[in-house]
Amino acid sequence: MCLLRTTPRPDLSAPHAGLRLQPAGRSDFYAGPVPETPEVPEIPKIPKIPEIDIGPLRAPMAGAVSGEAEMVAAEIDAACRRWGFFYVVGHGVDPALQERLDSLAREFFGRADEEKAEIALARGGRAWRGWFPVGGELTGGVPDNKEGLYFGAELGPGDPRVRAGTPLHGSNLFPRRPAELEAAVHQYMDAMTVVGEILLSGIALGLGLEPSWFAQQLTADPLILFRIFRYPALAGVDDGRWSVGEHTDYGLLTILAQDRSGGLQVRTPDGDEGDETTGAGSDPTGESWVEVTPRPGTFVCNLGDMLERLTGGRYRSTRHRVRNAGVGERLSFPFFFDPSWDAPVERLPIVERPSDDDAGRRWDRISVHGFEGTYGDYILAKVGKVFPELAARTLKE
Ligand SMILES: O=C(O)CCC(=O)C(=O)O
Repeated sequence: MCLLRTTPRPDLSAPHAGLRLQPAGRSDFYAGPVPETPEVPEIPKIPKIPEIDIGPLRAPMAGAVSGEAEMVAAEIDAACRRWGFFYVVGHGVDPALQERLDSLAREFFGRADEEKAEIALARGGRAWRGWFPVGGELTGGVPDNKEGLYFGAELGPGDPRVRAGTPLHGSNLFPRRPAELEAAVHQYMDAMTVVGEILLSGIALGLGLEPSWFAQQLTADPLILFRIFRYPALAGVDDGRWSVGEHTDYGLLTILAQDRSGGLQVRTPDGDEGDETTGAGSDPTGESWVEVTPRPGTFVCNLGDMLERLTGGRYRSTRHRVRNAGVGERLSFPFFFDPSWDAPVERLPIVERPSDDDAGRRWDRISVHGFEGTYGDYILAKVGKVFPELAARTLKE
């Protein structure tokens, strides 16, 4: 049964087709205490962000695509059009690994700043790996109320991209204590890379492409970035501060694990299809902020700018922000699965309508559709703004 291929499939062997090949390259995840949440500004609690079981996409798809996989792809397509956000279940990631990572991360963040600074981001050089203190990272020019650890694919000094000084590529910095964090981060990144590949196969199918389309054309050598964030409580007082200000993510997919504190909010279209968002928290733009409530055993997947760019706006890179209004700390684990550094990102040939000019509604007022270049160009221009001083010191040629 083919539910989805209403758009003509591009001939991916033709030279003009699609993106060019790049030249190079929980069941219970709730380890921490459950904070009580005092009075916070009203955000509608909407339980309808889709939850998608990607189990059927995990079966090998070398031959025929199963009807079940096609149906999952249709669900993903609908979620990407409407929300740009969805919960993922059936992902196959071991809950014990997640719990281990969570408790090791809490142990690390509990150490004194002087000790954490032994692996300060500045020591990671152009690779941008290591720890930054609360307030160290900016969103939209404003310091976030969070501290964090930056990791990425582990590349030794002999790797050609490291030798060439390619930004965001290199070795990770791991703390002396807890020493077990290193192995847990490596195992987690491996497991999440598989989840990213599975999700992209479903997204490809939903777009009417071969399941291997992204792997062949855009993510043969994906840019893998992984972060662990700790958000101190904002203690329930609405003083206008955000744990992370409004933004979109840069690449293809963010696959996020979060503890049970809550606080992630997503900007949603209001009232379309006359359903659950109608009237709740809407504003003159016709949109609403809704809470992405933590759900045991799930990841939250959201789309980045490159999927909006590829699909001419059929899929949205959804604005989101975080406010830890509880009385306890919040931990989150965003894993970013992005195009290869050298891959030019262009609109897919299957997109028939002109791309939207999205600059007016974007948090940064810069249209993704106007972007021409490689993914490396795109992300470099963005990350330079979140750590401006570090960028000035480490990313200058
Ligand atoms: O901590 C979260 O829930 C979201 C983090 C986030 O927005 C990001 O890393 O882009």
